[in-house]
Amino acid sequence: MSDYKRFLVTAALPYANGPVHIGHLAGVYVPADIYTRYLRQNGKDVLFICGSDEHGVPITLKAKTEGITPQDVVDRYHTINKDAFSRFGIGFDIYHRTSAPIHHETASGFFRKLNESGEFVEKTSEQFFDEANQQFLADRYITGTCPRCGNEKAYGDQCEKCGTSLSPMELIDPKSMLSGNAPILKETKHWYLPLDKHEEWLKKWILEDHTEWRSNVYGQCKSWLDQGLQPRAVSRDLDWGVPVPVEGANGKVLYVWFDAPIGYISATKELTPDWEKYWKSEDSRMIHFIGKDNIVFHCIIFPVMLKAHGEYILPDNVPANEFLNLENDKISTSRNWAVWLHEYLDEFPGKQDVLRYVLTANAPEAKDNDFTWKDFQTRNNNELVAVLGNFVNRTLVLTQKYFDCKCPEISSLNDYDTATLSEITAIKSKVEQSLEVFRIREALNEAMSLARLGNKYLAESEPWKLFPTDPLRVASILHVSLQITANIAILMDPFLPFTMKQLRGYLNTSEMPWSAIGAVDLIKSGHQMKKPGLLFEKIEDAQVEFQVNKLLETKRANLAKAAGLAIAKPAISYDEFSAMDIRIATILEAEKVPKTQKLMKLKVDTGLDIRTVVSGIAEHFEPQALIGKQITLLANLEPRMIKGIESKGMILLAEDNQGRLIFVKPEEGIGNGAVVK
Ligand code: B3M
Ligand code: ZN
Repeated sequence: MSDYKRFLVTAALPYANGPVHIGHLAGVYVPADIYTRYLRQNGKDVLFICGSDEHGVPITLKAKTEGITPQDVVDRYHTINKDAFSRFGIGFDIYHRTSAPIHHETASGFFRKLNESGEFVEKTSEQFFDEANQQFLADRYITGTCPRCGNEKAYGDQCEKCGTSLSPMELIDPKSMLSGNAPILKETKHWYLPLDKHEEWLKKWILEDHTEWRSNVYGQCKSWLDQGLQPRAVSRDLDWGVPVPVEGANGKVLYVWFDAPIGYISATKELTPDWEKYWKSEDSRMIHFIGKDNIVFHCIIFPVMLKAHGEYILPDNVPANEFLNLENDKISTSRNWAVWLHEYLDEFPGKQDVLRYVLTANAPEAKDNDFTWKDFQTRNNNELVAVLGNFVNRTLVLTQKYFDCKCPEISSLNDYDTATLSEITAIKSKVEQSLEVFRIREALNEAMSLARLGNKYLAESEPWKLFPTDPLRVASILHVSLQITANIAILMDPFLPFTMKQLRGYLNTSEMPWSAIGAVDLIKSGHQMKKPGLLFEKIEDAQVEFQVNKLLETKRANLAKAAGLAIAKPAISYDEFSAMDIRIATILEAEKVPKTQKLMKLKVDTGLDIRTVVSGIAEHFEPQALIGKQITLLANLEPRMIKGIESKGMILLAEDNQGRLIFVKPEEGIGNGAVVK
């Protein structure tokens, strides 16, 4: 942990354009939280900073699709996400927001300083402009045909069909999403950060001084630097964001990726008057936790901004995770392919640590990984319940049974006891080594080995068999087991904070510092503990099935949406089908139901009887045209009173996505009453 005096840990500011999901947790917030808790347990001076990224096109697009203002969008999701994080125990010191005045001031001030010291270059270029709406168009506001695959709905920044990233100029037949018109090209002036001028020190700083960065991070930086950097525009023509603080820059705002990382600074300012100590002294260590799509912004662009400003420290490490997939498919907010945290909290109340555990055990640190509900269940049942929960439970329940929840005296330790206890320190240092280099997943696995050690110790010592003959030995075994348990309570705390709090409750101890790990007298002989309960419970097949079905439902909805059709319905049994009495019938009479728009009263011959059916087809057919037509009838639908008329059955019609109605009828004439099956 070296000689740093204080730590500034930041976690990427999620866009407040939708709720956060497991991909966010796994990629950024759980690892950042584990690391921060570990630092705090070590008594470090640490600030943990996050907040909502409330600017940029994702927000304005969302507002447009929902017909509300960008402020409405960010107000809604800021609250939802802040709440979800806090319920998952992500212990930010502040969850700030970039629409806050202090952020606008800070970001403006930052821009002004760079502008005044000549750190920008100004350039005029041609950009797409919507004449009808009198506004320049962000890339996402332009659609057109993809030059690669011919998809007619490609966006100005990317074709979602073939995955190619595009620039709006490459689109064939571009259209503005605002007016639907073809945009024109118009000149506009912007401020650029000349990244190319900073290449030299960046190369040394990253490629030589930070060879310890994760290989995915280092590799991405290297490839950017090898390709050569280009000046990057830091302003946009948009009406939502931090206005460019320069005379005559009306209608221009700071590019969201210019203002968002400054959000870390403004959040710290909001949190403490002492903020400069964290941002401006070389003995502070800044760590950015992010997802892999944010690497260039945190490793190249933001550091250039900080360096150009001159007063700030640079990040010492940027642990970026790869992506988490869900059931073999990319997590996607627009396709609703995600496990939303607020839904998980409702469906698995009190099981925050289970998700924290699974997402860490399967963290996408070195490569993309897949979350499946089956794996979630297996890890819960086979690891949390069967290993950690089992060891702690056996220890506490046996202590309750034989010693009334009092830590027994130790008579003597044999070699096996001593050897077992001495392993605690070895495990501790392995966990530390992994955490120090942000291998959080490996750290968790090491930490779990303490519970595995405990289980092995209990299984081999078999205190339950010895009690009748050798209660003194049992006392020693449980004394040792309780020390292991208390060590687990410290070692596991960064990973499973809720459960370890519960465990401290059973042990009747308060929080203990990390440095206490390895001690074998954490629970003193005679210490009175509480009646234990279970730390974890099994996840049943039915719960997994429910979640899997929910995702299947989403798949069906997405398929139908893509094809412009109604959602497929869930499967029914053959019995449910055969319960329906579907027959051919002939319309004998037809008349519109007075004082209604849609209803038609029909008299039909079903072969078995002549009956009245009221049908909502009056806007589609003239009564005269219906008489004599053979149709298909669901004959045993419960009779219903409609506008005072008893309707017995339902005429079957096919409806397409334009709302066109067509009768389902036999291809050739057939006797009334013929059964459809
Ligand atoms: N909001 C992008 C993202 O959520 C962006 C991160 C900002 S961190 C300063 O992936
Ligand atoms: Zn394409």
